[in-house]
Amino acid sequence: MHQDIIDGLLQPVARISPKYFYDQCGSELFEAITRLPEYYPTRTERTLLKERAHDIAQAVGAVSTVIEPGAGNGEKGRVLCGILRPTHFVGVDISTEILQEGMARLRQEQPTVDARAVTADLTNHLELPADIPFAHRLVFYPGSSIGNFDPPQALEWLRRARTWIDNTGGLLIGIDLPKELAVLEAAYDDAAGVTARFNRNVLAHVNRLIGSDFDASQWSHRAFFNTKASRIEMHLEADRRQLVRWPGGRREFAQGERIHTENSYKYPLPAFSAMLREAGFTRARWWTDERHWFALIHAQP
Ligand code: AVJ
Repeated sequence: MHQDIIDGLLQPVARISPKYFYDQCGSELFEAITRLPEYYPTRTERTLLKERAHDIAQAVGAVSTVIEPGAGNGEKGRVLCGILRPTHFVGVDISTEILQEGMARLRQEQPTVDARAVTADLTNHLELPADIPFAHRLVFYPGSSIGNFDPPQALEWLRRARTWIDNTGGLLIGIDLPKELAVLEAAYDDAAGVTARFNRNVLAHVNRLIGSDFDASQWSHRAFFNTKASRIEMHLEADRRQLVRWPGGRREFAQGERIHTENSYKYPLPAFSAMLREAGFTRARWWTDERHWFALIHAQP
């Protein structure tokens, strides 16, 4: 159980997968992040979706089923259903409770939508309900969630998404674009310290999962843009020497030693289009805000 966490902690440079951010508290902190003045992606994407709704609906065409991996509380899915009016919606997430509430709300607000909640860890195989239509599916992957993967994993993810649809289907994906350093770094190191709390919270979650004794108050939030890799990196840095134990293991951390907790890649549009083509999507249309900070892309086989 959770051997992957222990393996990560024992790497020369310790790491914890960003999927462990999202326990109950972490999911709430992430929602708070999306409302921060510095965190532009959610707001920019929402505005894009609203303002370009007509164009997007026209480009996407008829949709039977929207599949949203990492649907969270289902808020974005509900907005998209209002625009595209599919007959089915499949929300997929690791966090069951929040997702089920979101799908219940979607059914209530849009009774013509058959909304299902599928609990799955997206790093593993995804089992979709057998009775949802196969033609005219749309995979919806908003929020630049794909940014958490490194480019080979992102390509792999796009190839998998391609297997969930047939030639009549499509993908609507949000990606965060490279931009001024100060804007990027502020979005991941906000003045109110919410992102710092979100980052540190992963230690409390890991403690519960593997029985470790991390003292979150002894770790500092670090976030910076790695220009060469075109990604925001988040780390936790030990304020002083730490010995962390768990049943069957331990690790010593020197003062200043870091645990790498997240990458958030920022793809230029041409690079991302090339990746889409490599994954089997031959056609793409995109919409961006006037500052070119964020893009919504509709890709088809
Ligand atoms: C949910 C992965 C898109 O990378 O911007 C926000 C997560 N981390 N602030 C992102 C996150 C710190 C977010 N994603």
